[in-house]
Amino acid sequence: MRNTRQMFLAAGLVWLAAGAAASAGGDGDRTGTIPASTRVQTPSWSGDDGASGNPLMTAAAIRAAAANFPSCIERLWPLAARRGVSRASFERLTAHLAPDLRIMDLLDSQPEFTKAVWDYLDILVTDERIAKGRAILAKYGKLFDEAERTYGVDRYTIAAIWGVETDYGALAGNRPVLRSTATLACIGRRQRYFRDEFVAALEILHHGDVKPDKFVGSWAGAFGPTQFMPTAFKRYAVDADRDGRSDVIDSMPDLIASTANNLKKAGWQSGETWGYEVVVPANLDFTLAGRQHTMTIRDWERRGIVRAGGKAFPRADDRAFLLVPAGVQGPGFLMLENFRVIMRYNPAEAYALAIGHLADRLRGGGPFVQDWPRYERVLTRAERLELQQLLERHGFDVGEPDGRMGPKTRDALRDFQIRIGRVPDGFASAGMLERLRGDR
Ligand SMILES: [Ca+2]
Repeated sequence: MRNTRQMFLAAGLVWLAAGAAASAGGDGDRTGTIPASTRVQTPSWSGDDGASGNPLMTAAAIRAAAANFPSCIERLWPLAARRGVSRASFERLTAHLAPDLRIMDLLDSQPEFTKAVWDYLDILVTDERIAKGRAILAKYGKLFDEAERTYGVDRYTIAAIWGVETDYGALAGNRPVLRSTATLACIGRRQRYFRDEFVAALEILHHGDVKPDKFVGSWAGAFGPTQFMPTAFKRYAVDADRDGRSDVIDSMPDLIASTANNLKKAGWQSGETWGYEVVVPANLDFTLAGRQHTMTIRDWERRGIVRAGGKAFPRADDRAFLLVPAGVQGPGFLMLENFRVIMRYNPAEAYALAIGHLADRLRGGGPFVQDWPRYERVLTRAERLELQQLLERHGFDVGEPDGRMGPKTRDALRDFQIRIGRVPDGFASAGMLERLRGDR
């Protein structure tokens, strides 16, 4: 699941603003795109060159690959055969397969705006979604009991994934998974990755785990209420109701158990939470923030970090990293191992924070104690690019300026902030851009 999740947001994340990516609030190492099922439908491919500039994404390359689609599919037969798909199944399933070129627009859309982490949380963790999640937890209480017993995975986190990915199944997508993955396996810039997904989709249909008319999902091939990719389904899906099929679309026992199994295999620590909201002192060494610096809670406490709301940390020996998604002006978070586990489900910090927070709210917890800097405006793509170019002009290494706020850009921004005597939190605010412009 990991690779694809790095490239494509799940349906529940991306419906939230047509034309805008639900970006990971400053985490720029992946692209976000909106599945067509969740925005205004345009019936067909635009016919335009893709925005990535990748030679496989020009209109001419897409047309040429589409013309070769049947032979491309046929070339995948030996791989399918090695995975146990019969020739009869292969022919039956691929006979009427035609590419869905609209997916090329979705694969290569470059959103102009990204969302601030607080807007993102506002949209995903609502009173309505909390109420719906509690209703689901009550309705399927026995199944969650069993999943907790068998896999040791927290029920609230499973429910939160369900809620964030697809609003509890309401937004699971309606594109045929076989067609989407076949299209992406033969056309465009992600063919190598999607060959495996396509063959896994064939296997799923060959084995009859999911019925063909039910096998629909996001444009990238994620399906079911918790958005399994075909290869992740193969790895993690279980037949909890013992009817001979693992069905993560319509069988609630299979869905809940499979999602729990996925988290368990990703390293879930039983009985532990994902992390804590913390108050970060302005004089903290902010170069310690980020996933690469793990210390014990005790060490963080020594550096002046306290839990928001005044409670004590339950275990001082737990190891955690510090996340400050909105810089020194916003809340901080100390993240435990289970936060990384959630990020293995979908590697975006804002995603994992939304999951963790929704899980806490489902459990009965309150909203975050500290305010977000809502007065801060999120920079447009053009402004982010300008910020990178200005940092470069000032002699800071941002890598290749690409309009994304990746770790290198954040480090460069921190260095600039140190030079001008500001708190080096690496937060790309409009004020920082102004300052860089003024310093030209
Ligand atoms: Ca089953």
